[in-house]
Amino acid sequence: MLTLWFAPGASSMAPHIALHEVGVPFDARPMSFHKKDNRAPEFLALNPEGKVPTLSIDGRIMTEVAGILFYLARRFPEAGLLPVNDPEAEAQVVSWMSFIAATVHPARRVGEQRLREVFGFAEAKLAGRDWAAGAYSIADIHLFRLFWRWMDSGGPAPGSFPGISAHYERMMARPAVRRVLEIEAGIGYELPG
Ligand SMILES: N[C@@H](CCC(=O)N[C@@H](CS)C(=O)NCC(=O)O)C(=O)O
Repeated sequence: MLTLWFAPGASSMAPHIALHEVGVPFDARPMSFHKKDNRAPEFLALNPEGKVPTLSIDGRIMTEVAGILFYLARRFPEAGLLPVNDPEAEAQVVSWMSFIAATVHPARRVGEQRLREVFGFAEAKLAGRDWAAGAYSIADIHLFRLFWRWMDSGGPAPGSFPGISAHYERMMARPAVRRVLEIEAGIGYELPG
């Protein structure tokens, strides 16, 4: 059984989307940062960092967006979220997710100028392609959540990131993305990072 602890609008949105892409049943556990659900002893016993996403796989805990996305893509290959039999393409997906987790995500806390700089790197890496690693993958889900977060808080000047903006629109057209946005907005966004 898969259980996902998530907070609406937080980083956990990416694995939440992947679970909907895969289409398997899972136990969804919404958390409220305002109510400090992530600081409750029962949750800290699962994840001492007190962060979402946190996934339980038959009771075994997994944390970190990139790790959870990779697990879901590998466990449910029929969803087509990771290239198969192509080590270089698969490594490109991992490379994108490392870049997103280590460079793009922390930029929010630094400020708007750094955010523009790192999305400039992402724009250049995308290089006019529809999807980050050629075909749709978990890297696109990861990238989308960070850009969605920026868009939700005002976003960049119109036209400044044409490639990423087109990618965002492509993502917004996916049923799994629309469904998760609907579910999370219905609970109420809490947007820490
Ligand atoms: N490196 C982690 C970052 C996860 C993260 O920053 N989660 C934030 C929400 S976006 C969180 O749970 N913050 C609550 C806290 O730190 O108290 C990942 O990629 O999963």
